[in-house]
Amino acid sequence: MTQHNKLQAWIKECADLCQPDEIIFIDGSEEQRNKLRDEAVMTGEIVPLNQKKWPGCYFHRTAQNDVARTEHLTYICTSEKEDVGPTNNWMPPAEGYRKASEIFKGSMRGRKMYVIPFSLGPVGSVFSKIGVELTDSIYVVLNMLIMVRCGQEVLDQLGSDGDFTRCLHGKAELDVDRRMILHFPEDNTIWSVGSGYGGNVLLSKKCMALRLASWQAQKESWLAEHMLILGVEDPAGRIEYVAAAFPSACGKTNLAMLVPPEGLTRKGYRIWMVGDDIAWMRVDTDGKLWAINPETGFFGVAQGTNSITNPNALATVRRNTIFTNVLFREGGNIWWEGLDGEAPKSGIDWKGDPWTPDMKDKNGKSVPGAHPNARFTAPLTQCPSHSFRTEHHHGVPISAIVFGGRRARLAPLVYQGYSWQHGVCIGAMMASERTAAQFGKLGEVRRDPMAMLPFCGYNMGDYFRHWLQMGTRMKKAPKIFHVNWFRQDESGDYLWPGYGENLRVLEWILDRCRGEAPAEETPIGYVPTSDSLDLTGLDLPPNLIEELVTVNPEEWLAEVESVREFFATFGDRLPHAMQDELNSLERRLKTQQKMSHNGING
Ligand code: OXD
Ligand code: MN
Repeated sequence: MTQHNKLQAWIKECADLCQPDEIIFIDGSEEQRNKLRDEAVMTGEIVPLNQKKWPGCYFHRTAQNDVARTEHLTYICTSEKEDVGPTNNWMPPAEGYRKASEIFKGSMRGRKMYVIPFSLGPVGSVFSKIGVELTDSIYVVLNMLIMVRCGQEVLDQLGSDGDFTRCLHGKAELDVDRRMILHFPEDNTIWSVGSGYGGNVLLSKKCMALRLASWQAQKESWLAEHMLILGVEDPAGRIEYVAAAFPSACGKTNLAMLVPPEGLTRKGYRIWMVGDDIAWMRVDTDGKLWAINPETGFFGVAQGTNSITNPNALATVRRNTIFTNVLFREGGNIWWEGLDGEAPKSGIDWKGDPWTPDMKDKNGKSVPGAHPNARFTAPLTQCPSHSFRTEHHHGVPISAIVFGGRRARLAPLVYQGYSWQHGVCIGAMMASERTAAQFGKLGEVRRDPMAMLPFCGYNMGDYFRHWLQMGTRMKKAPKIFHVNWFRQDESGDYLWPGYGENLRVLEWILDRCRGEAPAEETPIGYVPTSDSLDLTGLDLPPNLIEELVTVNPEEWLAEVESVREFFATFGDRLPHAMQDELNSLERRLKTQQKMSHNGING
């Protein structure tokens, strides 16, 4: 299978620790996948859905205490504490290895250890990185076969001495008190033990493609980001690409799979989905930023996915999909809250208990059938808007970078930064309200720079500096924007229709990149003039765009204060340029405030 001595020695070392009964190499063949599936069906680890209605689809239930990423059990283990910064948990590497070894020790007795060689990015591309995950979970293997390129071709690419990330995963007892997700960037190693939940155990994803990759990207001058990538084809047939970062619960997957509204489809617009979660970006010889999606699958949230919010996701998951923690229905069907139509009359909930839609908990709240973080794992190629460019080794050129958040009042529908440096500050200031806030009673705001708070594998002060430096390396850097689909009126209703209509905002963004759309200057950046968004076919109240792009200097000055406090947590690792940008923003806001008080400019 492999002549790679270091790989063989590492597998042996892990096997000596975990003591599996057998070691099985994953070759990437259909034959082996089918065999493993059959085995997992036999043991009940996965359950086939009705194969007539859901061909190739299976259902899996995790342990009840193991349904989401556990940030408090996730550590970056480096020699110097300062290198992980204030936003990560830190542990000295020796302590990490010692504590986790105690849990791994003998944990695979009576189990098999699977060896999954995988490539993030097309095998052999200049972007790509190879990892090898060892795991005792068939569920992990079956998910990895969807999420990344796996198997013999990766081992062939690795040759006898190629570099690879060592990823060790073991379920152990699935005990939350004996669960650790450890990253050792100095050793190019990840250890995850005690969990079976995707984000903790599909080690290619958040652990390698973001936490370790962001560390490597800083050293090697590229960017590993928590971003979707999509292409917008305009009526002239020109396709331009956007990379966008949003914190959780802001509709990232929905935007990646956007279906143009009828008016824009008629005009000739089309969307090409490249990725919904992670972007790796490099400066090419043309001085532009080029991006790939290192993954080949979606690990998407089921709840709220329906024919309005994301029709392409529904089409994507009709076959060859693994559903985790959804409601299981008689006859091999499934359901989740927010799916179209009526709730089923009964089913088995994500915990494995009988469920009916009228069930209430002891506080009188409805009992959900599916877990709010229930997931689908499905191949990218099944998305109706899947881009033909995902196998291209050089990726796609990025024209615009878009940051976003969920803000009931503060942030306009869209604004553009004045420069790369200003744009980086906009990304660093990013924040989102955890829930839809009512007017006058703002939801809790969580700062989430570039949507990387849980995923940046090093000191975020250094991360901002790296972003600034990337700007100096590009002859034609993407323009940077910020969007907010969630602005509300005084009664708490959303002002902007969202979903497919967001393409109208993307259209303005790309026109701005070509210098073709008018804009108005505000203290926070450029916003659309009232007639620069194409609203054909939309029935919106008059002056809505003005309302959506209003900048309130008082509210923004309070925001500046809150960002200042957040920036202070990085101490002297925060680049001066970030402080300068914040000071300039404050100056511009105060000027506007004075002008408003003097009756100038509204
Ligand atoms: C995800 C996340 O699962 O960002 O993609 O939490
Ligand atoms: Mn994500």
